Amino acid sequence: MLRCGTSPRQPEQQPGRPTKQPDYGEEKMENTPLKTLEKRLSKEHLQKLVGIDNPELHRFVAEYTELCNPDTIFVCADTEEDRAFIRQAAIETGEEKERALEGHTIHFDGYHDQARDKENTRFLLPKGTDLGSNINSIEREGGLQEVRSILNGTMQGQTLYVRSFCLGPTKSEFSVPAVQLTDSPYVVHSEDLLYRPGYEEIKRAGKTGRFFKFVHSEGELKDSVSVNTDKRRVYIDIEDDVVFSLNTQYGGNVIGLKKLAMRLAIKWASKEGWLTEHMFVMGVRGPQGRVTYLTGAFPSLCGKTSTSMMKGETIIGDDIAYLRKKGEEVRAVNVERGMFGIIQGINSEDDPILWKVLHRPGEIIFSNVLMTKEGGCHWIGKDGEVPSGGINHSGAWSPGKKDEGGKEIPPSHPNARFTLNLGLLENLDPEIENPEGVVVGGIIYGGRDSDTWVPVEESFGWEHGIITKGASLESETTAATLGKAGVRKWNPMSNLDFLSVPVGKYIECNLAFGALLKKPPPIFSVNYFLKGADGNFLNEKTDKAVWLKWIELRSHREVEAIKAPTGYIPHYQDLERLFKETLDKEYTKEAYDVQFTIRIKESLAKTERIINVYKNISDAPEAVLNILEEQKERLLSAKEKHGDHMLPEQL
Ligand code: SPV
Ligand code: MN
Repeated sequence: MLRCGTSPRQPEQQPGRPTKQPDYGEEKMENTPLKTLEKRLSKEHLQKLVGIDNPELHRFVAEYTELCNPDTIFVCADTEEDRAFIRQAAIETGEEKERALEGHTIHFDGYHDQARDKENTRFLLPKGTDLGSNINSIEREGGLQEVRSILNGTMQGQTLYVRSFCLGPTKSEFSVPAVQLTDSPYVVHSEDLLYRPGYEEIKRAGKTGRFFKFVHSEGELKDSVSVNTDKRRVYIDIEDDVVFSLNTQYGGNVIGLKKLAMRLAIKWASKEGWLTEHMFVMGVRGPQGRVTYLTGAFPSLCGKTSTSMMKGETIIGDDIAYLRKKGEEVRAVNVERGMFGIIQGINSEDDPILWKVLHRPGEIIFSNVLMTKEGGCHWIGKDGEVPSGGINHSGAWSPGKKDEGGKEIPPSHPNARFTLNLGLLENLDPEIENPEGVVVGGIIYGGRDSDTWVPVEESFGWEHGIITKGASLESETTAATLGKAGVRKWNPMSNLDFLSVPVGKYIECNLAFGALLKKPPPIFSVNYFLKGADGNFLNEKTDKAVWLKWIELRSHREVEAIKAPTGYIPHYQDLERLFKETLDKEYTKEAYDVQFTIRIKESLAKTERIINVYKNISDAPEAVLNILEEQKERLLSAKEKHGDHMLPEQL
């Protein structure tokens, strides 16, 4: 019996209720939070805050105002004037530096603050509760005390910014309002580019409207970067839907609405029967101009953004999606409205749309790239020569500069980013703001895998796909997370870092989501990183366009496939045609044979690795081990007949 999705939203929590104007009469001001706010906020900002009739919001702002003790408080509404003020503040405080091109700025994070800090990211759990050993946690009361001691007086002399956003399109069943408190205008500016404005949305949600809460303090700064990174903390209080982010500036740690909100949303989704996924959403063109929407989950630096930006297709989002069922359909929205993308490797040939956008005026924040004297910028893998010097995340930089450990510092950090609103992109899909979302035609899982998965494969069905593709996802590590690169890590649905419910329960919710649908979206795996015996990649970056076309056709059952022990793989003739049509490329039978060889030995080793993982997850649904054991049996009998490797024609 599945335990997911049994408690729908309470009626009073539905967004979209008419806004009741608050009453600022004497009586109400007796209320402690309002009194606090009245004391601390200027009249203009007080009006903006109490203009939202939500006592929980007032309590939240009052509590952290008292604790952090800022000199001033700036409440942002959705107006152009407030947005411009924030942009300007980011420049005036030195958190962003203007570039030569209009609208472009550069932000630097500290040398040791360049990625999500997994070690110091913890859930605050009341005594006696547990999320399992895969999820980092700390006892709640102790954690809250630590937060309070770090926040105590931390904003003295500073401005506290209060800004509301909306996750998902506004006026939609998907909408989740969120409120960010931060002492960093860079954070508000980033969120302004990345999310839909939410001042009106939270107003609309009414008195009891629920919302996510974020408290960020960059702490003490030197040269505009956080100095106390030894006290860097990202603590998630799922009891109270609040996340604290302290002594850090890197976007993935501080942009509350990104991966921090994702953790809170996973909990809500698991309770209410929808999904919060680390997925892009894109429209792929099929025959006669048909557009099929696909979602795809990939760990960091595995080609998620570049897939969603594929030439000839349209993007809805590149990082986070909410999925809900509507009748027999699965529908998805982009939780965000912008892109916080990895800039390394972006060049004019592989990324023509982004390249163009990054080289013309427009509101863009570059982070941790090299800034030249002339106000230009450079990153690893950019076209052209490496400049002879400039400023980067290590300070003044010139080629050959080494860090304290003697390691050569590259011109930009491998996890350097750009932040922009999707409105700048010419390939933005027109359905981006559809409050109903788009119908999901197929779901893709992909990781960085040098030796096991074929480039594209369809699962046998929902259950097999969730278990052997999503829940079995592994990836070789990269620079976007702190730690050693190149190690194979299990990362179910590429969501492991963000799970706020035990892994077993999360898998169960995914299984339950599609279980009762007559025709759930087909589930696929892709692998862009397969290598040959010589250690070279077997595919070009652009080949993924063809895998998408094949997935599009399969999702309409318009091409046949070959049944392998691990799923359905393409016929050579279909790929040959699609390579010609899509890339004008001759795809040889030899290339197909090498790429689609079933690597029985490696697949068996992988299946066994994953079986061992789930043997240690006590709440994993029974289906997980059953389906994996069945896969192992199929692989063992193939091995008996064919040995370690098998050509598609032997199937
Ligand atoms: C990722 O690493 O998956 C990102 C960037 O999307 S971060 O915001 O750091 O999560
Ligand atoms: Mn991501």
